[in-house]
Amino acid sequence: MAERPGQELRRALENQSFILNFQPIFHLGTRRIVGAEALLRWSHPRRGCLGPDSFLSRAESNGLVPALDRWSLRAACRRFSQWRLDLPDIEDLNLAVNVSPWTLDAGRYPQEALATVADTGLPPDRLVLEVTERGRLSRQTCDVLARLRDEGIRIAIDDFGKEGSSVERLASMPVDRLKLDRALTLATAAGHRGRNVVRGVVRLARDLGAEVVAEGIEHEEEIRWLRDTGCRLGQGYLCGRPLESAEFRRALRSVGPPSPTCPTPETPGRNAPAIPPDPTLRHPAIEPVMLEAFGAWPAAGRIA
Ligand code: G
Ligand code: MN
Repeated sequence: MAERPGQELRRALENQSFILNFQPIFHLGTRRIVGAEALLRWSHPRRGCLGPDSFLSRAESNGLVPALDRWSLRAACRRFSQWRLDLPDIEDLNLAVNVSPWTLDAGRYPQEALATVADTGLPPDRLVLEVTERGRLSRQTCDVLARLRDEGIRIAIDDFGKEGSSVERLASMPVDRLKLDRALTLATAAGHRGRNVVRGVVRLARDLGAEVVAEGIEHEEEIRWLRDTGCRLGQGYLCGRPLESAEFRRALRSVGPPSPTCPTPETPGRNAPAIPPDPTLRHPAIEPVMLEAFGAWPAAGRIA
């Protein structure tokens, strides 16, 4: 008999069939890694490794998103804390974990998340929670985020610029990081209008004291333009593909201590004033660092 929708997912959670991949986030000026995003994958017995696009809507309609998010947070924090113990040079790196608004609204989320962070030994200010708005961040959800932020956890708006993200919300909800949706990164190649929009969003984020991460970077020209426009951080296949955790751990071993000529980006504090001009702009101290270790394409490379 065919399984009811949702049952297979529930069983996969019980059988520990989910895994995390990790994708590096880079400083676009220095090309040093500044952190990683944990990405959920379903290791499916017949269909192979599945990304969230293939199961999230099923998880949503079966009320399983909070369970998946809780699993991701715990697994990611545990793994990252272990790496921090093993590799002293990665102390400054941040771990980004995705969380859905449904999860934030579910019962005792802030207490649970704080307990997870405490149990796994990750300093709260090393954790960034990435929230996608999808047009439904309620007052209650914003309160939960504010509570977590009060405890030191950093908050990112994911896929900013895509459907459902609200500029008005930024007036009332403090955020530490805006992640520019891949569509905006692509818009940098689409002529003046696209570039003006992205320039405006980067400016807006900087005026709010939030750092900006451009998602989905696949071309060297995007890195150059974004960096010169004041977007300091980036993520994408060109900088480093998502790697399985053992591979990511191996790549992390190539992260040496920051060199004195190569500043790591400072983290904007809460209520930080507008960020002063980035000294690495235009004259970046490019270190031919760990890009290759993270499976990135060569500096002049292009995705075919
Ligand atoms: O919504 P969110 O930004 O969390 O989604 C990240 C997803 O985007 C991951 O599943 C990851 O595999 C994928 N991804 C990461 N880098 C790139 C990229 O450069 N191009 C494309 N098309 N997808 C990417
Ligand atoms: Mn994300």
